[in-house]
Amino acid sequence: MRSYTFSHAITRRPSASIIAGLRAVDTGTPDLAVMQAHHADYIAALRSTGAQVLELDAMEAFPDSVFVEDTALCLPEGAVVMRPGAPSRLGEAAEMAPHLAALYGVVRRIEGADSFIEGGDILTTEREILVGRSDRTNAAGVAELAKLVADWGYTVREVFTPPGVLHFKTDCSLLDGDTILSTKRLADSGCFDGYKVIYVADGEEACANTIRFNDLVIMPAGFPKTRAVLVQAGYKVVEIGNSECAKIDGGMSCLSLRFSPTR
Ligand code: CIR
Repeated sequence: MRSYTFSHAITRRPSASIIAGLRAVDTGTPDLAVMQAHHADYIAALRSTGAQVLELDAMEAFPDSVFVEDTALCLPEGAVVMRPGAPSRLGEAAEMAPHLAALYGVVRRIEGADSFIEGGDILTTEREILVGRSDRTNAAGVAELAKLVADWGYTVREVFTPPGVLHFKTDCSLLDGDTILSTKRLADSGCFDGYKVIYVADGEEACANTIRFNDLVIMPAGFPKTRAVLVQAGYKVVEIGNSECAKIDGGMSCLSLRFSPTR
């Protein structure tokens, strides 16, 4: 199975508490109605590929819970429930676990009291799992993940997240088994040596968090130079409004868990 082919996705509706979502810099309060409209467009794009998309109810107690990607790593063999490094987000992972158990059967968990890791720091390619250390993901979390997925045949490689960047995948995306969309500041670290890299255009770093979902590349709207590069490279591109999620450091990958369980 190619790593960008998915039968399922899990999403969660944004809650009214989204206005309290975590952010590095305050650039304004997210507008819930606009975010809901963007979220509906995003789900429609996922569904247009034929995938089953689960829409979980909003959780007011967790302002950032629309960003389901951070709660788990989904592999064909099974899911691993994360331990988010943001204290306000720890409980989101426990809320996701039963949904993953229903779809996968068996679910593994990051459990160490000192282990922290968020899904936004993990990029799974056909060869390996890349994990960027960040303010949300520490060495103990990476080491625990490596142990949990070893018997499924995965190698975990710890890589660099640029300073001031929330997550590793804030700056990169998998476009197909071997091709990565990346900012120059991240790729310059050498972490993608041996892969084919397509660079986001200068000044368009905020669109590096894009997803390849079946036949689509789903990218945030408003980045015409990078969009043109992707279209020129032969990808079918769909743009989704991201103005509201961007105010709280969210992008396209954060809004779903994507997988094809093998059981
Ligand atoms: C946070 O700071 O946790 C949220 N406001 C944004 C999370 C974005 N998630 C992701 O990039 N995977």
